[in-house]
Amino acid sequence: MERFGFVGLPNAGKSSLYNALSGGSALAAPYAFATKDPNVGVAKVPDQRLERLAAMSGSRSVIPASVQFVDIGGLVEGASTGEGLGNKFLANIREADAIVFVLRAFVDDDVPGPSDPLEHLRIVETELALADLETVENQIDKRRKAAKFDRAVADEVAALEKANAVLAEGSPIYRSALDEESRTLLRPYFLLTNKPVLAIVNVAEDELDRIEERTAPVIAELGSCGEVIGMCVQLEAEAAQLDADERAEMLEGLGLGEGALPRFLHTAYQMLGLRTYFTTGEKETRAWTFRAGYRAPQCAGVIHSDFERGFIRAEVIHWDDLLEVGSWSKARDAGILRVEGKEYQPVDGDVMEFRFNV
Ligand SMILES: Nc1nc2c(ncn2[C@@H]2O[C@H](COP(=O)(O)OP(=O)(O)OP(=O)(O)O)[C@@H](O)[C@H]2O)c(=O)[nH]1
Ligand SMILES: [Mg+2]
Repeated sequence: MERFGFVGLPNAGKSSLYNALSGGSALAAPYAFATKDPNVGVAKVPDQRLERLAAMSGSRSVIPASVQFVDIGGLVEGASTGEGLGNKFLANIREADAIVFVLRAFVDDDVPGPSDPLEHLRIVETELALADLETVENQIDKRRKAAKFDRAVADEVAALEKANAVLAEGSPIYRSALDEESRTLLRPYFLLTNKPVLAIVNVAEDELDRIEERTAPVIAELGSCGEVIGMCVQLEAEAAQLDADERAEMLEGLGLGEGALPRFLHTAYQMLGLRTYFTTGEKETRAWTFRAGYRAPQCAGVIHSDFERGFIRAEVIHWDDLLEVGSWSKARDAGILRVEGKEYQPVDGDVMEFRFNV
């Protein structure tokens, strides 16, 4: 399951965003450090293809893909030296697949804190870079020693040295010129600034018509280094508490389209290169998430590692072709199920059945 860790200053709207995306009811309150222990929640990934395949197969259960959100406490300037809640709590998002910056752009006299999203960005990036610097400094000498006995570690040490130089300037790795190879070598260290970034610019409810304008400076600042979404987190959180009909009515009335979750997921899936394949039958129809570039055995491994180890072949058909012919057995009879081997790279929307042997 893909995991998204939220970071931002106190009162930026992290817990409100968590509620907006997960439909949860985390405490969101107008004082700093309302969140102490992390909120961890899951959202189902809406997908109409899944429903249609399930209807075709008469499936007893329908299982969407899901994503996880982790909402942690607020980070303040000086957190690396113990200000506010300090920075140890960042460990809760160390293993996230992407980091979500919640940057406040709303003004509300009842909610203390700055409302310039670029100021939020600067502080959050500096504090994450300092947290990463600490991690790198803790590891670098140990790895240097190990490199003396194992030449293979030398490249890793070189990557740590490069990262050290970037972080020591207070710069996050994701925005640095650090090469892709070094960034890959650094992955086992779970550096927070070595992950993809999606920034949410939290715009006031009375500025819905100015979302683009409020978001533009952050887009300009991050360039191609991160994705940016502008939204009024407060309204999205309120909508998420309603039942489906009322929610749709509220979102439509405000011109907010399908709401925060589909927008977030659309961007996140693109950013991370996430793809979906399906399995379908009378028992269940299910969506599975894989990464662009995976071959068939790796996709099978998303279901179970045995499927990957013992992979023999996959029967494959694109979801809309399957719907058109009406059932798996008809597709087989018609000869339109393809048999694919280990080298096949599945595409988004494939329906697959795996043959394996362990
Ligand atoms: N007016 C307005 N208030 C908002 C908006 N988003 C969040 N708030 C309010 O701001 C306050 C702080 O929001 P939270 O979601 O608790 O912020 P947080 O980032 O989780 O804060 P900490 O847990 O303290 O770090 C709450 O009272 C929210 O209702 C918004 O878009 N507009
Ligand atoms: Mg909070």
